[in-house]
Amino acid sequence: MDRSTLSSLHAEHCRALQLSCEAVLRAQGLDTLVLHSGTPQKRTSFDDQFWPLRPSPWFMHWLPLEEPGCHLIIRAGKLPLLLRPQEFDFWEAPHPPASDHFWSSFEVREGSRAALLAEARALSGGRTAFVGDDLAAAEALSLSAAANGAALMRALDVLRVSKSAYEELCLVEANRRAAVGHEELRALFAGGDLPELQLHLSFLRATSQDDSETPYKNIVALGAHAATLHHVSYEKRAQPALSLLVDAGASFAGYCSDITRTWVKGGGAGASAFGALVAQVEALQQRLCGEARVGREYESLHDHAHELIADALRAVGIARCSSAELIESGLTRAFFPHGLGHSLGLTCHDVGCALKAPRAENAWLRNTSTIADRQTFTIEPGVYFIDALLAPFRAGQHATAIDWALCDELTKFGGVRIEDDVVVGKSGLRNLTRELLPQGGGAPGLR
Ligand SMILES: [Mn+2]
Repeated sequence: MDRSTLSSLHAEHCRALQLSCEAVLRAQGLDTLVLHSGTPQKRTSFDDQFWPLRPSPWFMHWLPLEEPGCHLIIRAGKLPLLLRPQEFDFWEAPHPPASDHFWSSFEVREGSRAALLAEARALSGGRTAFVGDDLAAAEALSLSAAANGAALMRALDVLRVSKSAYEELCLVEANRRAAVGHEELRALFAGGDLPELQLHLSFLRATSQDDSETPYKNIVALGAHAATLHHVSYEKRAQPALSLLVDAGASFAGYCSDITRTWVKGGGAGASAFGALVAQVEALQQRLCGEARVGREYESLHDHAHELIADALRAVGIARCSSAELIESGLTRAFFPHGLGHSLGLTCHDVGCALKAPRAENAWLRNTSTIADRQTFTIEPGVYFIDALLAPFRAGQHATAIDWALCDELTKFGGVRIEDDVVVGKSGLRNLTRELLPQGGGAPGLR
């Protein structure tokens, strides 16, 4: 990655963010915003171990610094001031930043924790708000009552929806890193039968990530395990399986990628029917990507996904009834129970695209926005064989609508999900994932 491009785009990002934040401050009747980086959280109250720090995304929106106890002070007309404690600690040391492209956009003050706290306190007089998850840090500045106010948080969340060119570049790099891991697992699955744990560790190795650094816990599901949407309790022994679902990402400068691929191998009627289903989901996922454009309601795209999934169930021979009946009966929701996608950015399920609730039947949909320029989100349709969701349809009026023998056969394959990360532009959509991983699923050896 070209450091000078990253650096100039970051400077531009910060200048624009400064102006947006100043507008938020004016609207909220504030003079000063204090963004706290965070404090490591205790793993359990019964021990003295802590989770690795995940800095607050409102802090990371400005800079990718993973250090606890920092204050970033935002005021109108002034360069953001970073108060960065420097204290000798022989127990812990924070991660150094992955890159040094961002420093020139800040006035940086380093010193003892006590000295910087006194400075932060002096700057927090008047109309000041605090944003961060460490309320003791807010209390130390006498800002408990002005911490994380709902209207302010909503306004700041909205600033994170439209990504700057700098953020897009970070998301591209996060996709590039994850793509290396997906390629590795595709090849390993094609070449043999490895346990899920080993595949998970291979993804970490290929992407140079520790488990705690991944944007979310890798989902690595062989065979029937893919019917658990977030399968993270990896089997440690090798088990012959004909399908693999990998939902795993990487991060760069705090920005996340979130990618799912589904592979199928082997002969036989089951593998060939599941392969046909994967091909259908791949085709409809690509069609949905093509239909995401500025002005469209994301929820209508999710509704359209149900229509396309109904058609796919019929094409593969799983369903015998009409597509309309599959949707009206709730059968497509039993096969595809989650939302089509979610906003993506500094958090894997990013904020600002779900300001209103979805319709009741779309309970799990995390994006209800009208698609707008520079939004970044995932498109991730899936079809699963989840016994508990399908059981109510086995008897009763829809009993003959489904080929239950075929469903039972496909239960061994768990399910298919194909997920890409996209950035919407006025002139069209950029699929960040497909630029690096052209194939969404199918036979792992086809390259
Ligand atoms: Mn996702």
